[in-house]
Amino acid sequence: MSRLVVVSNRVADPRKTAAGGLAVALADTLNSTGGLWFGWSGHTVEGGLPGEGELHVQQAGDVTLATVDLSAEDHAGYYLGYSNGVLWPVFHYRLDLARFDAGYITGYQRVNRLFAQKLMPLLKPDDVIWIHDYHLIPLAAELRALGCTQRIGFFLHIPLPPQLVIAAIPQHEWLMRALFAYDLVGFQSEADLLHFSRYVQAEAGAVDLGGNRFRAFNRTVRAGAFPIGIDVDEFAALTHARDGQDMFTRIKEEYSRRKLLLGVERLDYSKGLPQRIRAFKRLLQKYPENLKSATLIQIASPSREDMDTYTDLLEELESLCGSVNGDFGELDWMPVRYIHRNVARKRLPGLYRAARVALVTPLRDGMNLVAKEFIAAQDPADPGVLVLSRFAGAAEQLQDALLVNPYDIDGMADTIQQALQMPLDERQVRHQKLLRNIRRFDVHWWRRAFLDALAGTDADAADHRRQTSMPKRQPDTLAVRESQSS
Ligand code: GDG
Repeated sequence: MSRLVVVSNRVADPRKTAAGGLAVALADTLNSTGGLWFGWSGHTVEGGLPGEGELHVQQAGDVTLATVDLSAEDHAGYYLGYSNGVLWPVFHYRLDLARFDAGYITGYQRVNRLFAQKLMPLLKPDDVIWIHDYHLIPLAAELRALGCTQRIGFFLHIPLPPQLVIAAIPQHEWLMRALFAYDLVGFQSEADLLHFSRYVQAEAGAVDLGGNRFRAFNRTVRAGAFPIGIDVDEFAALTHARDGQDMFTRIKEEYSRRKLLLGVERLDYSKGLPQRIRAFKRLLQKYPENLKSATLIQIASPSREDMDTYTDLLEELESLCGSVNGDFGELDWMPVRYIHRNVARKRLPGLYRAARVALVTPLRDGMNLVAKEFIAAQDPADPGVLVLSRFAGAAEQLQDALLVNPYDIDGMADTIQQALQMPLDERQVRHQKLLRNIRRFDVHWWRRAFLDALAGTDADAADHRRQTSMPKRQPDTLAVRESQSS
């Protein structure tokens, strides 16, 4: 069997739990297959030379962890700069926040080249390489330039915006061309896949070979939508474990006279936090029966705190929460409990289970695992209600949630009220359907679907060589789509 090599910006010990959707999903994947996990060590070397960094290799159970240090200059250009100052905002449709002219691109290119140089000697001939996320788009092209012929797949965890938004990136042609060095490119949603298909045909003159295969730059790439899931059983087990139970009992007791609403995310402008607090405020104004009763616990775990846009958001959020509490709070009731700290993963499920309503209302999100974790943690006999942004990738699958437009503050307040008043039988039916969906498309399904499709890309290429005389447009045969709609 081929060895799996996973590459992502950050690497975590898969035997320990970690915050962050990607870390959690990749740890699950590697724990079940073993293999090599390669990425940045998390260390920056002050005064280190750009384009250079020491490699560290260690064993964590069945998984080999290989990490590279980065010079402070490379970290600034590659991570804070191009990845999070250009690609993250643009891919989340925030052209206004992108810093195109700051010259970050050289750091991004240098680190991708450095990663390729360090990874190449560690590879075995029949390895299957799976590269993750926007930090590493050009990595396959760098590996190919060094002679790598192994199968390489790429998965984008964040959304891919429409053609004209991508086109605002000065290096968009180079960036999207780099995707053709992969055998398979995976997206979270059908919407992202459609954006890719339109972009490559309109901007790169790609030929649509059918079955989501596209030919350009003398290479054929296959694309697909592989919505990421969670390990539902593991999460349900955490809910019933001691820490989860303790948290549930404590919160249930403390809020026995209140209606508890919950938000959990990294503090990030894509998550729609200010809009959510405004909608909660509107709820209190418009539906006064919630006064002295509805309480929002908002966990916003620290993230990218060395970037200005994030410190601005922190200030805005603190001021908004303060004003809601100041305007509406009573001596014995604080409407918003805002927590800017990381909560231990073992406790999260208890918190989810104690909440009557979860507010998952990003302005844009690749998938959103919190929505799925909330569903997994519920008591099926008395489940809470999920209020979900239609702009989260998860909304394509979780149609039985209450879907909202997070820009419509008034509409969101009305939907939150509907959630708070939803009768038990409706809550049960919606929860059952949601649970069925996240069980079927869990993290194991995601891994299998992607890796099976990647394994099939050779067959695809051979098939394509045999069928060059066939009509151009073939029926859509991507198995993932069929299994999802069935
Ligand atoms: C990216 C994409 C995509 C959050 N706060 C705490 C905490 N978390 C955990 C949650 C969840 C994870 O972090 C967040 O995952 P999301 O999917 O919601 O969001 P991103 O971090 O932005 O992830 C996203 C994902 O990649 C996977 O592809 O779904 O769209 O943006 O697991 O539980 N965990 C702990 N304490 C916290 O305070 N322990």
